[in-house]
Amino acid sequence: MTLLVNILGLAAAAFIVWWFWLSKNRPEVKAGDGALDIIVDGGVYEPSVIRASAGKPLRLRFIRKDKNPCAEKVIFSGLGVSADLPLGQPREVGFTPENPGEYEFTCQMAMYRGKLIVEPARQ
Ligand SMILES: [Cu+2]
Repeated sequence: MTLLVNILGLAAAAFIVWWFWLSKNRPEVKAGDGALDIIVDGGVYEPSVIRASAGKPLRLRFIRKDKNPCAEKVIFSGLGVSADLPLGQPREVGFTPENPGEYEFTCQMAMYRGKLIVEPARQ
């Protein structure tokens, strides 16, 4: 019985790794001048990969549909940005990423995962 539980646990872990890191069909969206809507539901940010330009103000509007309290916060690690996301109420998060690079944004327990790709400013 314990062995079965271990196997199931391993399978679940492998699936999670595949889902988050290897699954290639994650839509990628380029941020424009207006606010970009991001739906928070079902364990994923939609879209979850966002391209932005360094030095250009970025406006993201999170729309949280997931009741799970863990989804109530979004944290941009490496950027010092975080925000509370009220349920069913759009919450705009605005900041200007100054340095090019890749930044993860997650919920409190990092179940929700997104990536912000900041490209160097065009000359
Ligand atoms: Cu979470």
